[in-house]
Amino acid sequence: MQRAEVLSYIALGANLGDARGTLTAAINSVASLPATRLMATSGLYRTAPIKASGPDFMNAVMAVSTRLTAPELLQHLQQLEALAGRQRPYHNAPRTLDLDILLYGHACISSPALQVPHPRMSERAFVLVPLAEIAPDQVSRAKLSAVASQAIKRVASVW
Ligand code: PH2
Ligand code: MG
Ligand code: MG
Repeated sequence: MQRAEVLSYIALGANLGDARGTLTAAINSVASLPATRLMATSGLYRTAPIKASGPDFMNAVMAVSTRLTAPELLQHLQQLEALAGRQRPYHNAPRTLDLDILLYGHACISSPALQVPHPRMSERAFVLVPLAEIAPDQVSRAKLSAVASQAIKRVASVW
């Protein structure tokens, strides 16, 4: 029997190289994963680094409906990061592409490789603001107010 589709939200970030071009290409690549349909994408946001070094980031959030399991989805996302030249010289180093699973249906996953919901998503305007753009029901006003001091600016639509 075919697996059911699950709605998953994925955060995209980059602050090395052509961040805007990389995010746009990554959205297309994620939308083209096997057994996966694109449901929504936020605009692109320029954001100040949070607990990270380097230049400003470009961030976005996308929603997909997928029959991949969460570990399968993670493996595909890590492959796309590697294809974009992602290196990990130290924790939170500047990066060409970061793809994080924020939510995978209503699943709670706590394995060494994957924690869902993403454990730090509520602390980050660069996640909550684009997520609220495509899924306002997922982000309360209180959560948005708690990150209101973090610099974030919507700079473009993806398409
Ligand atoms: N990602 C991090 C840490 N800090 N700051 C911004 N603005 N955008 C990010 O994507 C980001 C960050 C860890 O993945
Ligand atoms: Mg991340
Ligand atoms: Mg990551």
